Amino acid sequence: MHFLTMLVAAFMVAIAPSGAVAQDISAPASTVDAAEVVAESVADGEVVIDETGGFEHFGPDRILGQPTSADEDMLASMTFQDQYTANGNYALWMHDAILLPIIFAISLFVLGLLLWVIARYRRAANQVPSKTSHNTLIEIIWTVVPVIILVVIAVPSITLLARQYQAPPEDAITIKANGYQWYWGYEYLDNGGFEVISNMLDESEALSAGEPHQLAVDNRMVVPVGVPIRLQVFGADVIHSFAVPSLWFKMDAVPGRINEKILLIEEEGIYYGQCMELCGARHGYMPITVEARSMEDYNAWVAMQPGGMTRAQIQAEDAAAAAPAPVEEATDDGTEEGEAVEAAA
Ligand SMILES: [Cu+2]
Repeated sequence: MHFLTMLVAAFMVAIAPSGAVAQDISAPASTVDAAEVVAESVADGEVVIDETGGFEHFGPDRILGQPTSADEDMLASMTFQDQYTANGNYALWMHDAILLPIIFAISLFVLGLLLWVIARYRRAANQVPSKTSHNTLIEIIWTVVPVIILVVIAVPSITLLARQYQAPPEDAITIKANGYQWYWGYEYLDNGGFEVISNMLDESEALSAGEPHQLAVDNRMVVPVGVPIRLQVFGADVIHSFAVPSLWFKMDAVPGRINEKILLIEEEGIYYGQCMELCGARHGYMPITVEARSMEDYNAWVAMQPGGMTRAQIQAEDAAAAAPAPVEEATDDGTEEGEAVEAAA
């Protein structure tokens, strides 16, 4: 009994908030605050350039994906969050239109059978029990009907699996989510390779921003809406799991291995998620905030990140690098200067 008490106490300490565990995460260097940049250039007496490129983060009125509390809406709190991806909508349809009705019907049927047996075949009502031990017709029915039910479930189920395994197209924008103990880092591999470090806001900061505590973060994962994203998930230390319920996205972040899945968000907005793999003392304090923006806004946001480059910029740079040196007039002996230089090099 003593051992059990100690075990429970140890567990409580392990899951207690930061106060109980003397382990505070100092936020690593994160993206430069645009306001700071402007302030600095003012101090230096330079011309002030609008570093934000007109980009402003969405406010709490644009929150789409978040859990509902039971006080707010009992029914909504018991089911899935609203879905904002095609796969999510398909999965929600499968749950609402296929699985739940079947589960409901089977439960009612079994309950009815039980009540009937209890009432009809109780000792008082059934003095001389039947000696029947076989009934071919019933045996065929109770074999075939469950098979049909399973096939009916298997069709949409396997379809959903196949859709989730669909590889992102070649031109998808690659973003890598790195799980750290205990925060997330978002690497924008196709936009210059900068990484945004994302830490949870504390309660007063979250509430003053109008955002839910333990879901709001300081630096959001900004992504483009309506275009396929190749979201790679990686564990930098232990196994984490990148999960955003309203985007139907959950993928383990495993050290030494990159997992990837397509993410295509249908609507601009803010979507909250959390780490969903027990990863240590502050596992419950590494939320995810995805902000889906139009391509134009996304590019404006990328441009204000240190080292951030839009696709157009990268393509222009690549084109400039790949462009052949201006072709010189052929010299008398028939060789071109360009060729001679290349050969010498
Ligand atoms: Cu984690």
